[in-house]
Amino acid sequence: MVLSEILKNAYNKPIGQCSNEEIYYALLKATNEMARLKETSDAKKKLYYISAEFLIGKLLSNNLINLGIYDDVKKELEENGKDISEIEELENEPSLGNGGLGRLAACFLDSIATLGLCGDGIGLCYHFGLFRQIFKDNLQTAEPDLWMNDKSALEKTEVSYCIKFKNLTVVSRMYDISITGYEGTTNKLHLFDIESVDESLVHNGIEFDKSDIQKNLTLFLYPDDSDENGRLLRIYQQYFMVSNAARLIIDESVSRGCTLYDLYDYAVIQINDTHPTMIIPELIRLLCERGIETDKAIEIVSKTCAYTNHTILAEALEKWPVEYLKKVVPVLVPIIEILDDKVRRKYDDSKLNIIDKDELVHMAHIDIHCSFSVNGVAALHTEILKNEELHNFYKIYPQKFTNKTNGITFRRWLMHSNPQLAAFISSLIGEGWKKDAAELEGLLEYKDDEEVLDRLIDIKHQKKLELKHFLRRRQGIDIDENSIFDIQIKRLHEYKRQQLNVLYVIHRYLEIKSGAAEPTTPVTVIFGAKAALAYTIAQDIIHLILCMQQLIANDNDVNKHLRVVMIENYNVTSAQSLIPACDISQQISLASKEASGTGNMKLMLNGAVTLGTMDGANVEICKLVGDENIYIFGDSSDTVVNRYKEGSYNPQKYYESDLRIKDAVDFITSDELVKIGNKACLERLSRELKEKDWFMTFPDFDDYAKKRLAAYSDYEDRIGWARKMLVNIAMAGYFSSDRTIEEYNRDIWRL
Ligand code: 26V
Repeated sequence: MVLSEILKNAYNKPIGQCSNEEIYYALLKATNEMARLKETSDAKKKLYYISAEFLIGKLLSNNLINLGIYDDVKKELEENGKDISEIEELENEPSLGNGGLGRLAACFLDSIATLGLCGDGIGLCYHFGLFRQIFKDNLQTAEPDLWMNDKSALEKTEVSYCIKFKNLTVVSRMYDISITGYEGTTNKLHLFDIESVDESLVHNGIEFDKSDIQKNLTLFLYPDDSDENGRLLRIYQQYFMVSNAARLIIDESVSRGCTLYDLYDYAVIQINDTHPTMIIPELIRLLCERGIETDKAIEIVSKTCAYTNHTILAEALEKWPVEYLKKVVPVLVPIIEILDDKVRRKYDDSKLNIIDKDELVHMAHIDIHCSFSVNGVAALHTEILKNEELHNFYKIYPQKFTNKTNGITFRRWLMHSNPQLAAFISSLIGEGWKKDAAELEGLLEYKDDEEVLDRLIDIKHQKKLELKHFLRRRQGIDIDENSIFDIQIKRLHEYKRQQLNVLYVIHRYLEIKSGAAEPTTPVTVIFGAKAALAYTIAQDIIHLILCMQQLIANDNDVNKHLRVVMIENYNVTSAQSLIPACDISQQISLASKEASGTGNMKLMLNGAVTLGTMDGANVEICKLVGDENIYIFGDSSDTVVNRYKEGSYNPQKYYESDLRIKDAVDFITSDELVKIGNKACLERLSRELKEKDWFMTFPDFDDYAKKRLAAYSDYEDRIGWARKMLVNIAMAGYFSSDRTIEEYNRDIWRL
């Protein structure tokens, strides 16, 4: 592709005279056309990856990379006085996801297309997606994210269905986004919407009338479900998503010759967590409508569907009241009752029931009974599912359970976000790692090569400088590129324990302030996190972090040694700037609670060293890099699981016996903080920690403080640290999503 020719055809102007907008649109059109040439349709069996979230990030540069023309375009632009990063900035990031679950779906789509597999994503086209986070008075506030203003990424299709709810019928419309694999084929992400959505319904931040389904159905991802209307809206969204998906899958399969009795030879449906679970009863219903007997329909659907579990947190496993389903989609209720009845007849174990004694439908139970595959997302997670959370299911269906450790696409998370490191790696071991990530291990040969280690340090420094400029531009904050970048970026949740991190920050602040600590290299502690709107304690934790940010920034005794920065509206785009710049990757969830984590993999791949618990994929990272290249702390998953079982945890004991914990917790409600913060929020958080500390931060505090300090001290030995970086990069190959997808295909999809 020659850019100058494209621009000449489009605008009859040379590159230098085109505006960045003109170049952006021309490039988008050209890449879409090139992508179309790589579409294939000759496969018999097709994968459908159904998910409430697809956190795909900006598309243009990724497409240029995957089409193999990024370097040429960048060069041609440069030669004509244009900067590709300014053109990238014009693109809005599609706001179609929340965290790891949605980003995983996006990495998977990239790998599926890269491996040339026939598989599309299906989800919803949320007009405002997840909210945009804005900080005001040290509090999180929410605004609609207007990402769709520029609809250029979406292609309107002819596909449209009539979707009937109890009291209302809507007409859907499918929009497509092309997903081009790296030197691979092009697949689609199908996003369903309705035309009657009314964006003007939203006012006062992100408030809207939750009962007006015709107008609000696809406005937001995860609308606030703290009241009944919010929960009903979630069910409307889920049913809308799966009913469209089921119809599309049936239509496409039939057009390829499927009789519906052999649906599983034409389609495999991967259900991403429980949000799309209703596709099971909906497909059964549609098959029955087409003359297939109920039992046969159940058998066909069970052979077509596979389920991935992404969490063991009880509160995150969806349970919908039968009552709600009756209000929204009564047609599914008799089918769910039949499924429940079959289970009750076959097994004498109420834990396996689909509908419980409180008339709640356990969505995960539908998935496990009515699919041929159930998988966890990291080795430890799958073991916990098999031995604890889903043990009774494992006993009856041992053959269904497998582990598929998550992965990330190296195209976006190394080639795109860290081209300097990618080029350096290629100069050492060749380009083969881009297709076969295991080749990164070849880097181990350079473990003692000081020239190589120096270059790694240089690249990290450059990425830190880039992050400094990014933050100055976006938030007007100045950080010191010579400090240690100690980073925790992920959704805000108590189990992820941002509160443990900030307790340590307070402790460190008090130590420096009192002269008890003599810091060497300064530290910049960076957070990025959005908190669910109805999740009060999570909001309080953000508030505490922002208060500490302000307090320390204004304290001249401390701010030369320690800074806290909270990134506003953390998203894929900012992750791409943060991850390459990170020195220490905080992965500090309470052991047993984080299913996998994927940020941990991205950070490792970019040469960050993990400070973490033995949780999720950290366990596998630890095994790969060895004890000397990771900082592990805290209680084991077994200890934690037992402590919960015994109900023996008493935070007060730790609070009273460890002065560091007491001082840090007391500081939350100190005069200094209350002066700049909200007293009620700070008191609530302090009480929560002292009286509950449900995610057990206190028992891990001592070990956490020790290992964190050890990391800071090891950082001083620059070559020693760079060796740890190198080993982390070299061993990250296992976490390529290409490997994960190959495993899904080998064991589950069989495309
Ligand atoms: C959802 C909810 C909703 C209700 C309030 C509490 C709560 C807590 C957690 C969740 C998460 C649901 C599923 C999810 O996003 N899991 C994430 O999936 C990633 C990809 O497999 C994985 O890396 C993360 O560890 C896991 O948390």
